[in-house]
Amino acid sequence: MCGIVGAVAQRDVAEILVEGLKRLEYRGYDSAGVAIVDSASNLTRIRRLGKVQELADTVDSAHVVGGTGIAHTRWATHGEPSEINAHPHVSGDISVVHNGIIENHEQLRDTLTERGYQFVSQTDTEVIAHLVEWELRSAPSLLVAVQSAVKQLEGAYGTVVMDRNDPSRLVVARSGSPIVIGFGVGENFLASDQLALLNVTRRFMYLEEGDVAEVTRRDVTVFNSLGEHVERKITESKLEHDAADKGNYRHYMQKEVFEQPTALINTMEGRITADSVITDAIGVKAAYILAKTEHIQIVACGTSYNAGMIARYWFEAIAGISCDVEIASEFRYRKFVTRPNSLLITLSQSGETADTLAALRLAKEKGYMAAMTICNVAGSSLVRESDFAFMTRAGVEVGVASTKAFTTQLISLLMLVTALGKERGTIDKVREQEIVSAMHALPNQIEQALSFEKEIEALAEDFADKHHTLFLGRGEFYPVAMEASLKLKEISYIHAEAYAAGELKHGPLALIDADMPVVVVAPSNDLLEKLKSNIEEVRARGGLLYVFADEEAGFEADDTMKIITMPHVSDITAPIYYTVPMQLLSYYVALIKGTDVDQPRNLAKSVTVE
Ligand code: HGA
Repeated sequence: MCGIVGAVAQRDVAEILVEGLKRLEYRGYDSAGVAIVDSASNLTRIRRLGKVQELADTVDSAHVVGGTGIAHTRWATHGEPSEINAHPHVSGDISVVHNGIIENHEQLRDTLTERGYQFVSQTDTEVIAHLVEWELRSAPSLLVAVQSAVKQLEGAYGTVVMDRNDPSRLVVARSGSPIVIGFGVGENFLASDQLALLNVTRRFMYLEEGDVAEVTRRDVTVFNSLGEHVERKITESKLEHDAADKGNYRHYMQKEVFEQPTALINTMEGRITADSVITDAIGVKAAYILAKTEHIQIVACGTSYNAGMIARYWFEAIAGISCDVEIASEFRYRKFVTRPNSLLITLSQSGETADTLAALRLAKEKGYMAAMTICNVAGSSLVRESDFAFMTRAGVEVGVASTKAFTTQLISLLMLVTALGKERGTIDKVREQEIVSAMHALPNQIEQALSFEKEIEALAEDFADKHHTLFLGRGEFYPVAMEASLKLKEISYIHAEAYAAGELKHGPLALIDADMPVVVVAPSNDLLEKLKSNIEEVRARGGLLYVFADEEAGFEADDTMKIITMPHVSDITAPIYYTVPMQLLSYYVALIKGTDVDQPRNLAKSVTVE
């Protein structure tokens, strides 16, 4: 979380920095700021509470000049969102932006206060500014001052430091939060994500853990954590810089929901034939690793965790391999037992999710056989640090509530399950054909599911004035219900819970009344009769039901039950298919409530802090 942009150029950089921040707003949007130095060492710092647009308007009318600058969009961890707490933070001639958490900030604050520094903000970041200012008093250069300062920091940071007395350079350090350097012609840039810089360059270099780099207009010099001069690879980005446009859609989320058929096609392209999954397409080392795999451990957060929960049913039922799924923030702090020949799979849209990354690093220490990631961002930390990566090709996802990243994770997991099942001999040719033909049919079926938009919009009216909602499902539709409830609470702020329908009688039935809509995901499958009994339990207690089913499920609407009847699809891909009407439901409830759909309160897209 938090977005950083920096530039060292001859031209004025205010516009570039602010444009970069707009593209990084997915990382946090409670406040934003810039600090820019001109060639005569005049510093202009502007900070604003609220969205980047607030800052953009002020910077625009202030006509800020200067070719060296740093900028930041914040998602507060320490200190409320306010102008005082917004970055850049300043100490003497030093300005600093920071992404991450300095865990020993209280101790450092005490030490620095004793040295005479006055703290004006409540942030942990301010200690970095004072610490560098202190070190620079005795260091021969800004670079050395930053190298000494970061040695004293505990926690996570991506940080950029600027000295108004030397506008020819920026010094940047990375430990736990991503930093990418962008190479221009006679000018250089840096950011937390290449997306911020695509309108100025396509040549990028990612810093590695512990790196400190000095960036001038002409050179980028990188040092590792031991202070040794190192070279890092420069790559050419293929990302489209206008991929993040909303087009004719009202919100990014709506656009991204409707992009799902294409995103699924792109994710499957070259990885399946007419009737089989190409194991080599999973990864160069995949066949070798999958052949040895005896257990799957999935680790993820939020929506990705829900994708993992669905995949667990597939791994066990389709590929016959045991699978555990755990929330990364729990896994990383738990004393767990590593099963022999376990494959760790991390799931993350951004590839920078701090807890998931920490879990990956821990798993490597704890003897996992191999680590794979399923991720949407090439070059991200999870991709670089895993043994092999399987990229979801969802395209840039801007809406904070994840939609196409989730469904492309699911199709990727299904391809993996199939490859693994083949390797283990639990999936024969006929079964493989059945699975692959369900995959091929899915994009069109999702198009059909999207055509229920109007019906779902009408249904959403019933939810907008409610305070609580319950989602029910059984089997792999239980995590579909979990994802539906997460989506609703994220963007409409309505309290929503998901239950495995069989669990109702063990507690949640007590909640049922006419004020709590109960949404049921009820395709015709082996568990339908069981689910129908659970539906009756709700009905008998005066609950209002909203059932998403297919023609074959045989539901009939009445005063207590509204039905959305969708075409029947294969059991295998049905969890992906039924996710779509759930996404539309939460979207339309949020729209009616008038919430900020793409940037819901208190959240951020890429969760790079613990
Ligand atoms: N801890 C700093 C930066 C927060 C951050 O990286 N959020 O994602 C602050 O609270 O300002």
